[in-house]
Amino acid sequence: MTDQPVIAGFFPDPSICRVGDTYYLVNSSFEYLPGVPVHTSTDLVNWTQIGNALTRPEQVAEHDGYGSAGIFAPTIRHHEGTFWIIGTNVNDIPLGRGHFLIHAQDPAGPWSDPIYVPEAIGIDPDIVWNESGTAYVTWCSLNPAEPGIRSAPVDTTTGTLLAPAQQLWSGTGLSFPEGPHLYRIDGWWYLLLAEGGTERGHAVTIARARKIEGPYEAAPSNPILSHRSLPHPVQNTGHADLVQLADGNWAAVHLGVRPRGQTPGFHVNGRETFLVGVDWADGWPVVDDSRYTASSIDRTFEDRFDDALLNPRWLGVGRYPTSFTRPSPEAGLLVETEAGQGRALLCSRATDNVWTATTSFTADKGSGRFLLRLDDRHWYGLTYDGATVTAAVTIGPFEHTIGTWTPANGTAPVLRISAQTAQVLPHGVSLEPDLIELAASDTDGEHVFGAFDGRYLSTEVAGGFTGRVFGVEALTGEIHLHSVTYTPTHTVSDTTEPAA
Ligand code: 6LW
Repeated sequence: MTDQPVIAGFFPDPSICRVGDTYYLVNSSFEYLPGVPVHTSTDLVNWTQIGNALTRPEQVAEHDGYGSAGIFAPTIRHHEGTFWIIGTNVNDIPLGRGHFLIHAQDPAGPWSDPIYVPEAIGIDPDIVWNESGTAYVTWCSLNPAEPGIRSAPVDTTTGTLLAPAQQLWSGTGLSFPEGPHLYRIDGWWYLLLAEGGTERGHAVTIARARKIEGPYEAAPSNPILSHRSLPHPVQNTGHADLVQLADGNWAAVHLGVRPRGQTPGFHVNGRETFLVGVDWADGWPVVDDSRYTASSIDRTFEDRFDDALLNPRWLGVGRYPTSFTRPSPEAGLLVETEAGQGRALLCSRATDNVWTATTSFTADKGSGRFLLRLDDRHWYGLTYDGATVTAAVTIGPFEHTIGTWTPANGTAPVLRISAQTAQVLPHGVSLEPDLIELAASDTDGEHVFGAFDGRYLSTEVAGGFTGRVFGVEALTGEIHLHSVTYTPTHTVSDTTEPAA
């Protein structure tokens, strides 16, 4: 049973392709820039992030960082020597721009400037080529007059549709048929969908047709993947993509979450990427969720920011980190605010259930904050202004100061945020998914401000499509960031099921 993700942390809506013995995988990135993380693997289990596809304003303009907007559900494919990604920047929908299509020779980048598909307004686009080399874009329509999953041939150099869009199969009748992927397999066109919404009812369904435009016949075994109503530690499973291995076998990646705490269960690290095996029976895919075991990768890191380029793990909220950071001549990184110009938050995804992160920054010319964030309205953090550390929690509209502490000698303190195992009550239930401890230390010792209920930094409370990130933000002026460390601890509670 696969109860651990192969890519942990907020990496939802996975899409995968294979070239030779190597697999490439992309995910949604929402308000965070750079966008669309690109991972690679040779065994489907161990993945390395090799870059991000959207790295510059010509591809995605900087924006206000509105939570869970931005980049939705990309598809990656390899066709005749070129990698293609098609996705949606939902910030562009009011501009009538539709999906973006980019390409690259090297999936680590650089990726091309986008072309847009303005006649295809919606989300979750897919691209596939037929035997004559014509590309088809297939997407989830947001136009109430033309609902469902729609598809049309597209000119990949201009984004123009080459024929009117047609409605394909729109699922088995569950809510939110979306996330379409089309495949040409053994003389059939297979259309894979996500249905049921991306919460506990999420499912994967499939249909097939002889012609790309249909008619589509649903698999008798639908849904072919769902954990709805099952006592499984991984929930919300859906939004899959199939891949054929070099040896001819098949697998699929899909999203899932790891809820903890009392009912309804709270997931905190967002929707993560999981892997299952796939067999074929009577012309339909059959999921085998025991084929792969995710390896327990050590995701520990310590970044002293002494490389010329930032590691691709670092993100900004609506801003590229390169627009608000620069290397310091004395080692480390300068993080700067420009009056009134959005956020200067350098952050990275939290990937584990139990972990500790620390930072140290100097604030001689400004002030900064180390924080754990679900979105702008849900974060816990430690502010340092060069003299005093102030702990605060923000839950919805309520920002509450917990306390202040002054490090000795005005030295830069080490700030610590830890996600800790929840308390287990006498009847065996944990109320919260975890506890978030905030602390600061100097050479004399550590001051712990307290440990706070982690459910307020969960998707079930905050809403949206993302997960927790942690990082350092310049609040005023400029701060000098010396290091960030991240150290996961693996415990039995990593797989605790939510209590009924
Ligand atoms: C995505 C949709 C979905 O566009 O969630 O889980 C949406 N599936 O397909 C945002 O990730």
